[in-house]
Amino acid sequence: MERTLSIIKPDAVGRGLMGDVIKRLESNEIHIIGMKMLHMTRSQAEGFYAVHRERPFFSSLCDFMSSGPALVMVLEGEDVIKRYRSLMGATNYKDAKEGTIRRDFATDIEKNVVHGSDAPETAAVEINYFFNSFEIMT
Ligand code: 3AN
Repeated sequence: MERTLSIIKPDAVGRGLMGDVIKRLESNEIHIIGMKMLHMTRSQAEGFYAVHRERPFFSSLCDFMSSGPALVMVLEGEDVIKRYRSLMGATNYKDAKEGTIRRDFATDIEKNVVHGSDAPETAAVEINYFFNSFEIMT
């Protein structure tokens, strides 16, 4: 069993897509073991995306991620990091495969509906960034 951090980003919450994304998790044996809605401050978004601070899109990305409420979840399942990223699809929705979340719902490379951790080490850091142990179902 593995865990990952998922974020349904502010664009998707604003467009009423939370249910669609959650449906895809639940239909793919990905279990939600922690969940909270939050409106990140800009500095919380900067901390979350610190690895990208030198990238040209960093400032705009932090503005976007702090622009409205997001749904942050801890997901659990077998090989869930890779399986959830394959359900999400490529970063650029135009390159994402048919049937993926980003291909079906994203309209922009930045406002791309969902986040998913990319490795076990980053998943652990990202889960700890938002959740304490009492907020995760075991
Ligand atoms: P992913 O979320 O697919 O792992 P990362 O970690 O490379 O992608 O990028 C983090 C976030 O930064 C993306 N989800 C997207 O919102 C934004 N982003 C990535 N590349 C670009 C880009 N070229 N232009 C604008 N925003 C980008």
